Amino acid sequence: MDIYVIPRSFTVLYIYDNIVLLVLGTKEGVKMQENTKKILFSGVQPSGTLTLGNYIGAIRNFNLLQDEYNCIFCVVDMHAITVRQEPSLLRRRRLELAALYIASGLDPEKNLIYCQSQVSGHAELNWVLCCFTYMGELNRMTQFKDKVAKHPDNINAGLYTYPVLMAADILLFGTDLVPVGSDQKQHLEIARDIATRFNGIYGDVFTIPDGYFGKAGTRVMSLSDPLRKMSKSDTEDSFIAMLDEPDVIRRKMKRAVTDSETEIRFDREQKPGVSNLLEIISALDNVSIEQLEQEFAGKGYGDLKNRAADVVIAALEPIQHEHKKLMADKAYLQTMLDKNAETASKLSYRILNKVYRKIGFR
Ligand code: ATP
Ligand code: LTN
Repeated sequence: MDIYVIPRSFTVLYIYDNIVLLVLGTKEGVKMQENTKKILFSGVQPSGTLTLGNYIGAIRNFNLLQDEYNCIFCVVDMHAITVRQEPSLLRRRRLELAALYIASGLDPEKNLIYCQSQVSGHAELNWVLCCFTYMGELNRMTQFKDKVAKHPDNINAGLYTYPVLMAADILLFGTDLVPVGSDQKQHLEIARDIATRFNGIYGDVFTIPDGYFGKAGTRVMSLSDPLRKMSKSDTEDSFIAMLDEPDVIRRKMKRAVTDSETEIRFDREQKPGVSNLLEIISALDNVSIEQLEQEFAGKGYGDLKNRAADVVIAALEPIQHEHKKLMADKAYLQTMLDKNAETASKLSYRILNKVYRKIGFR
């Protein structure tokens, strides 16, 4: 049986014994309309509780783009095991992340939300792409160096080849656009390089993807060390979790590291803590940094921290409320993920078969 996906749409065309079947999505899965929209792919690791950085840098942008693109949002659990995970916790976090995608506004009827490990095409393409990636390229990856420093007892090969798996995720679906935080720029660049190299040898197999980095908050910084990225694998007080209660958010904001001056002005080098809070408010409240500087002229850091807490609580409360409802029906979440994994598998055959034909596996 041959399976084709008509380019730029999610229409799956099966040709079986000369009988042609046209399927829009799958029967019970995502009802993707046949259309000419471009394809967007992104993923988040279920490796911990999601942070305000994940929300502002990634998930919020998914939301803004979901009508314009055919969107695929993946729970990248295979990436998560590059750092040791407790199995029962990982199982729960996969569902929690799928629920957070939906609670943040991603329509599960329109967007394909699924778990990476349920679609074998990711692992298959990963291996092929590993053979088209140079160690010299991987040696330059700064995230690898950061993770090695953080986990000196577990410097595994998966951590090293992580960017190749990410390239496979993206290239597997003919992705046009990849919304990510600015820390992923280097990974996106290597995905483009691998795709260009492969196309140079075998012809136009892969679409060369573009990155999408939002306007504000592409790098939300740690509250306890504003020179470092806010990260879910850091200490509790350094990040705001998307599921933190309002009083916890207020407490963490109050403790956020600023500086010994009093002036509220945007200056990433001299005043990284204050600048981070200004950027958070600007990203969530849609006000420019200049407007905020005017608003806070003559005011103190306490006022700035209060305003930041108010804005974050207002943004996260409705998501938390929805998330709680969704997590009360885990069977619904699991069924949705299972069905969408089937759809994603079918979609992945188009490019995977083409790759296999080109390299001589078919
Ligand atoms: P870890 O902190 O465990 O390394 P992570 O949060 O960096 O994980 P992911 O969960 O895979 O890694 O990140 C998902 C998305 O969130 C990516 O697009 C990433 O760029 C974005 N992101 C993560 N942290 C931040 C941040 N502090 N500011 C802006 N975007 C972020
Ligand atoms: N490496 C990313 C997560 C990720 C991803 C992807 C993002 C894995 N595969 C594909 C976009 C597209 C991170 O943020 N740590």
